Amino acid sequence: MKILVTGGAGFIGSHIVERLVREGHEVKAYDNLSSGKRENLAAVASDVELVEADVRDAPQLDFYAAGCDVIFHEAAVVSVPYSVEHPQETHDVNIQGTLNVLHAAKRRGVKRVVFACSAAIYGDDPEMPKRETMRPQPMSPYGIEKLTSEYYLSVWSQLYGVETVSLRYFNVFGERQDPGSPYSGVISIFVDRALRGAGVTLFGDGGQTRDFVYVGNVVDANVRAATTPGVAGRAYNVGCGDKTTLLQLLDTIERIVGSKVERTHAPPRAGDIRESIADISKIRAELGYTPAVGVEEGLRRLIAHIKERR
Ligand code: UD2
Repeated sequence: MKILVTGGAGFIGSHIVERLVREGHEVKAYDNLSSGKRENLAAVASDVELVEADVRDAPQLDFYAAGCDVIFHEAAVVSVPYSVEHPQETHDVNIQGTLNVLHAAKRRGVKRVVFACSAAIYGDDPEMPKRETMRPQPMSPYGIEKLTSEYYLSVWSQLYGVETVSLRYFNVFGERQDPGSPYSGVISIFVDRALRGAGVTLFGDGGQTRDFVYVGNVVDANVRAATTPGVAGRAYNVGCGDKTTLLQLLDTIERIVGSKVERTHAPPRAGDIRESIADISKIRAELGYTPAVGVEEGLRRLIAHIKERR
C-alpha cells in the first residue's frame, strides 16, 4: 500500500513508519520537524521519503495525499500543559491540521484515515475504567482539540465515505520519546533523570494514576485499525488496562536502574487529570488487539536502549 504518516519523524509516528516499511509498504513521513527528528527514521532512511512540511499547510497535504491508500495522522502538539498556555497555536495544529488531513483524504480518494486521539478527552469523570461509551468531558484545550478532531473523523466517515478510525491513546512511552522539555511524557523524563543520577519532580502527591502503554503495542493497534474491515467511524481505547501511580512507576524504574531517585513534590499541574485507566475490551474484541508488552517489560526495553546509546 501507499501510506502517508503525518508526524512520521516523531516519537510514535517514526515507530509506525518503521513497521510499515518492514512490511514492504511505500511510506512517506510528513513532518515539520518541530518536535520530530530526522534521526528518528535513521533505521529506514533509505526506504522512506521524509517530507518536511506542516499539517497547517493544506495545499502541501493535499499534494502528498494524492495516490495514498491510508493516512496515519500522528502530527500534533502533544502536551496538555502547553495547550493550556498556547491554546490558539494548539488549536491550529491539532484541529485545523486534522481538518486539512481529512479534506485532503476526501479530495484524493484516500480509503482510510487512522487518527491519534487521546484519553485526555475523558477528563476527570470518576468512573473507571474509561469506556468508549462514556460522555467525554475534556479538561484542557488539548482534550477539546482531540475530541473535536474525533468528531470530524466520524462525520467524514458518514458524509464522504472516507473510512476513519480514531485511537484514543492512553500514556504512550518507549524508545525515541524525547525527554528534553518540561512538556515531555513523564516516563521519558523520569527514566532520563534516573539514568543520570538526577532527582525528579512529582506534580502533586504522586498518587495520580495513568495507563502507561508501550509504543510497540500502539503501533500494533494502528496497523489493525488500518486493515480491519467494517470499523469505519469508530473509536477505540489504546492502553494496557492497568493503572500505575507515579510513585509505583518510580519504584519500578529504581528497581530496573538499580539506584534510588530523589523525589521532590510541586503543586499539581493545571489541566491534569487524577485517574486514568482504559477499558480495552472493545479494541480486543473488534480489532484483535492485545497489549503484548507490559509496562515493566516496556520500561526494561527503554532503559536498555538508552544505556546502549550512551
Ligand atoms: C499524556 C500525553 C498526552 C495524552 C494523554 C492521554 C505526553 C507528553 N502527553 O498526557 O498527549 O495523550 O497522556 O492520557 O505524552 N508529571 C510529574 N512530573 C514530571 C512530568 C509529569 O509529576 O516531571 C505528572 C503530570 O503532572 C501528570 C503525569 O505525570 O500527572 C503524566 O504527565 P504526562 O505529561 O506524561 O502525561 P499526561 O497524562 O498529561
